[in-house]
Amino acid sequence: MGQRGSTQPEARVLILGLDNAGKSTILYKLKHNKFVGTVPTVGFNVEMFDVRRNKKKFALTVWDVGGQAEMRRHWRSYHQDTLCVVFVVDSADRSRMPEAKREVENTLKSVQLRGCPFVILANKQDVDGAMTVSEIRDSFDLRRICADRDWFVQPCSASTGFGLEEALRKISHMVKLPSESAATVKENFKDTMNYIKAKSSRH
Ligand code: G3D
Ligand code: MG
Repeated sequence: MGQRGSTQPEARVLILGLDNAGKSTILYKLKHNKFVGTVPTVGFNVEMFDVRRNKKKFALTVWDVGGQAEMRRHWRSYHQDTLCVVFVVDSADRSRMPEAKREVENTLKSVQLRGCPFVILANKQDVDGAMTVSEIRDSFDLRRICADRDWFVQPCSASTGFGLEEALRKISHMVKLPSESAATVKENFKDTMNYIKAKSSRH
């Protein structure tokens, strides 16, 4: 059951990233379709988005957790029940890419996030000299570090709104709702039983 007391399923999406990457601006641009001045996030911001997939409605609860160094050790407390991790990068700040890469690697090591879909939002594409999607993909070595999960890199700008709706749409198609996981377990179980039956009837 959802937090709002409805039976509509909910999927938790966690937005991480270094301070100043644009996480809070993205969240408010998506929610209110306008630019909202932000102050460094202490604690977290959370917003809900009603989305639809194959005529089925569900809610994405998007958690934006503060990105300053002293806040990052709290990121782990949000891992449980997260169905998609979004990591926002300031594509124009090349000097902080090694730091961002270290945080991505730490995050993906989390046991609670094993197999969890991963999205990088390559934000601030409106700034001259911003790193491109392929530069970010290669510098984070994403093909290797995301070999065991679904992932993509989305170019975007929270200032103009470019790429944000598309990111939300792709994320809503990517999350595996708990009910679907249960269905998959059932399907796998059925397949295994059929296989065993078929095998034993051959002997
Ligand atoms: P954070 O929540 O990740 O810490 P914020 O980051 O959302 O607070 O944004 C940090 C700064 O980056 C803000 O500027 C914000 O306006 C700016 N910013 C966010 N997204 C973009 C973008 O796509 N393009 C550009 N050019 N700037 C962006 P200030 O000046 O308020 O610190
Ligand atoms: Mg913030």
